Amino acid sequence: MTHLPISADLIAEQNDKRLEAVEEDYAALSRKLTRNGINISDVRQKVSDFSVAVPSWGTGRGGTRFAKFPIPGEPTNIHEKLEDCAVINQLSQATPRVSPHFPWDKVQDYSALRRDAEALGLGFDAINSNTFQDQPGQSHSYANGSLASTDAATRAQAVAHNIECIEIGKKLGATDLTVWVGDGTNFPGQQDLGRSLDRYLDAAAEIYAALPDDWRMLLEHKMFEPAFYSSVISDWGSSILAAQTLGEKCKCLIDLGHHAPNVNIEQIVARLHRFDKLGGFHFNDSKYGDDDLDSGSINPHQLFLVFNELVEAERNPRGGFSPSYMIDQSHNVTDPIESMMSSADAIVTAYSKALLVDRDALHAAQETNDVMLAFQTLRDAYKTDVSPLLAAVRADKGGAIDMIATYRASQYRERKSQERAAVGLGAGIV
Ligand code: PSV
Ligand code: MN
Repeated sequence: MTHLPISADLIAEQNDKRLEAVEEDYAALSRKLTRNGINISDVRQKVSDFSVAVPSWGTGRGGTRFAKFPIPGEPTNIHEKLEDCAVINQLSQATPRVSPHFPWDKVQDYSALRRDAEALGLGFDAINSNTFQDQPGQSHSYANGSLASTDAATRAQAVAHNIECIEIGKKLGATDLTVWVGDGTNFPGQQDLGRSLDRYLDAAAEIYAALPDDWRMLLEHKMFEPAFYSSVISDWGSSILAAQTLGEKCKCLIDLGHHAPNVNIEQIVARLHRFDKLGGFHFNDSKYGDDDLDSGSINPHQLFLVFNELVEAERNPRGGFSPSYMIDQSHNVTDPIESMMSSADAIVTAYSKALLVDRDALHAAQETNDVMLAFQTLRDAYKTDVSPLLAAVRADKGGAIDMIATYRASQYRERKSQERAAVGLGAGIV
């Protein structure tokens, strides 16, 4: 029995006002695609089947190193976070899974948490461990690293936490463990760059050994922050070498914001897939060195090019292709529910446009080195307005044609601000 937070009648009433316009635009899009030899129903099915997970920690107002500005009605525990995730999924119909982060989302009874999620129409995605912060009562500090720490007891504690995450994940029905560590250095000479990787690999191997057969370990690289001179898993090169060293069940996870500026991320996607090491994504956007802006807000074309490679990979799966897609952003100045609905829309838009690429024409142009035709083939798909298709898919599945307007009309946040405890002011990154 599901108990969804937004009234189905309100969604229907909001959709009624917009349905005629969507149908008109959808018919025009369908005619355009037919002229290009594309059957809109095939694309519609794929778009309808597509989903991306949302991060439990993204439901609260994030912060920067300088400040955090909470809003009334923010969630303060995993149950409230799940409720907000259910709103995002109910209106977007594209985010049916939540990716939890431990120890932030710790509870006593994980079976009850799983039932709570199910009642809200949600499941759990990759489990994220956290050895980048110290927790109250912890025996050893991560101040000098976790899996790569020079201190054996600290490494053992970080390994034990990751194994505990696997145990929790089993109870929640997850099958992926995402490992991102903040380990690295701030000064040249601070650590031996080779030996710190050795320690990381040995500790990561202990976690890998505890993975159930049907689980994957996803290594997330990040060039800098919190370590500003070197990170132990800084780039996709370190990531794929570590994943190859650890074994078959270990894959690489690309967080779109974790690269040097202007890096060709779509090429990294193709490379990792070529070696059967593409495990997942954290979607967000970035302008400078930040990794937490809303997906598609800065460079939607890059997002499209990433999906272009993902669609190629889907058609040519090599050793198997089942990447775990997740949003990972920090919402410092918006209502997180609105940001995640808008981001889910940007991600599904990029995927839909990539589905429209005339692959035969593209491959033929590539083989004959017709540079302009190859480029124009991508351009044609990118220029297509797929919004009527996405709106129709959402409406079909019980979601909202206009997600933000419907959310605002529901007054969900206002209601929660009456019911929920206030969040204290504070600094801190999520
Ligand atoms: C690190 O910047 C990161 O991208 C990792 O995925 C963390 O788990 C997440 O952000 C939350 O801090
Ligand atoms: Mn991330």
